[in-house]
Amino acid sequence: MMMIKLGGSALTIKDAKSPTIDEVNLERIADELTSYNQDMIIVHGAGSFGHIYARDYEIGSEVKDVNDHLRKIEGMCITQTSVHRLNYMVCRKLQQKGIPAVAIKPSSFIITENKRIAVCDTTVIKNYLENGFVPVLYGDAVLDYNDAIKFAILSGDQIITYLAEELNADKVILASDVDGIYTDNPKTNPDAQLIEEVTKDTQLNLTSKNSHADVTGGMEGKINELLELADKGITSQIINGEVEGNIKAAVSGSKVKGTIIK
Ligand code: IP8
Repeated sequence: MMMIKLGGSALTIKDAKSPTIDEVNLERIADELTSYNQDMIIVHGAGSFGHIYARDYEIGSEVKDVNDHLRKIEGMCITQTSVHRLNYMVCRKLQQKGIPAVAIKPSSFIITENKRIAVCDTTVIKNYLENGFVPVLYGDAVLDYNDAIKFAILSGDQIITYLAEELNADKVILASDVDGIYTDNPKTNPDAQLIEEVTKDTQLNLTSKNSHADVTGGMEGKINELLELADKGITSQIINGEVEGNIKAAVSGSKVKGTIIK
């Protein structure tokens, strides 16, 4: 079984002021995904459909008082509806290409504790897979057992690493907007070199910050999730989903430029 994460930056215009889909990329990515040749779960990021609201409503930060609680409840509703809307567009596009995409809403069955998944029953996902569907999940705003914060932003990266372990994935691919992990931020430093293989002993300079509002930690958050997965014996690969043909090659088992995390 293969799991692929489609970065929110590939599917949406991430630094837009309001939720904006990247129609051209979505069309191309959906086309490329039709080359999959084994069971597949897709998880996508939120991009401008989630991070703007999550930051504005400070979901995941301490609830200060009753008014802040009410405001965060409003923020939860707005964020969930927005990422659900993105998921609808992704699923519709996949279905139009002939992929049996079934929407699975993470906030309806996942609860976190201190922002890490604590409750997540995978029975339904397993059943859909067994019946030949392609489950499509996404980064979402969820309930959190920690009473001080009450709510959390759950990244698609955490969902993918959790499910990869639970469901014994053979292959985990993260389609990002860069070729992989670099010695420095390739968008700001032209001398940055691609690192082909990362382990927990690799020294990384991850101090460069993202320019857009990524509340789940950008590349640093991604690497930490993947190193945790590697610790459990599951190797993953970061590839550039914006380069035409990369996703197609990755889902059909061909070699693609990127970083392997093991
Ligand atoms: O884009 C974040 O998911 P990610 C989810 O996978 C929200 O980090 C709601 C901002």
